[in-house]
Amino acid sequence: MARSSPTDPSPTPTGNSSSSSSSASNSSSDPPASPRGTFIVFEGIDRSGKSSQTAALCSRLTTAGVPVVLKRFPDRTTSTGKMISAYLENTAQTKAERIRNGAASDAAADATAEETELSDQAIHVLFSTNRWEAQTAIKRLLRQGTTVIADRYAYSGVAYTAAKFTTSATNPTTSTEDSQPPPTATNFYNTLSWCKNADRGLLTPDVVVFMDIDPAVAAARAEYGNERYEKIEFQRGVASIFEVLGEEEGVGRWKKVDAARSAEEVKEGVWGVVEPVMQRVAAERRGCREDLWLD
Ligand code: T5A
Repeated sequence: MARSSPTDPSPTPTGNSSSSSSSASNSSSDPPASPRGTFIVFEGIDRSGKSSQTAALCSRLTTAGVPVVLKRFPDRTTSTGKMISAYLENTAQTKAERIRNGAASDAAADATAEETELSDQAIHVLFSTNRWEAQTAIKRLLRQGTTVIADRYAYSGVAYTAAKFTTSATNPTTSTEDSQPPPTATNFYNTLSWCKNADRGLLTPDVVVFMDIDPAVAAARAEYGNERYEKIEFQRGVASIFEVLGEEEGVGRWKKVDAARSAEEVKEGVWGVVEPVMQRVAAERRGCREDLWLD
């Protein structure tokens, strides 16, 4: 599960981990002196196996002597991450449970609930802030030649919020008043655009590994249902938005991996899409791109 602290191992010290502060830019006209790292993002619905596979890839690359760092979004260790975590975890608690877990009274239990009941817009922006906080560090790592693996990224930000606004019958937020689409979101594509706004200009990944799995299969996995969004109908809505985002990215960057197979088979499927991308990035010698959804 992605509930614990992110794994941020130090880059493995190897000869190809070099620093090149002038190497990153928005364009390919400023080629780095040495290859930058590859930015690999994993996406998918809840319990699709992202944490298992990002850890496996990290370990495989480390063993091969490739400097690599694993980031996880939301990063629950930062101040925004703690707010996000409280929001995700607290909804399932009844008032009695909140009192059992430390709230001194009914009123205190209500106050705890209120603190974690953010509007859909507010939690959306918090998720985005949580990514922006990490951009400088990710950019620095990539420039140094370290490969960065992200367990979820901006595509999750869009998929989960857009699913709330466009499939309101399954919105898992507790207040229907808070789940209205923003006023500027008058149709599906406006809603999608509104959801992308907060993340526009983030680092663009070199590849998105999409963990493709039927929500019913993911729901059968251990500990499903502990968090706010782990409801099968809502996950179907999320999956349908991911589908749209994948079509927009195109097959060059968005790589679907059948995530319903055994962990070993999925691991090989992931390697099959990641290895050629890493080779391409090393050969191209282009700087980082900070132009996500800026078209
Ligand atoms: N969210 C996130 C937003 O709304 N907006 C955003 O901007 C972002 C970034 C928390 C929630 O936040 C939402 C999305 C989420 O609802 P999370 O902490 O990443 O995000 O939550 P999950 O995706 O639910 O993370 P999990 O750790 O729970 O699921 P994973 O990482 O997809 O799956 P994993 O590897 O932990 O495996 C789940 C279970 O399945 C087993 C594992 O052993 C484990 O028990 N498993 C397999 N079983 C059989 N076959 C396989 N191939 C298996 N692979 C793993």
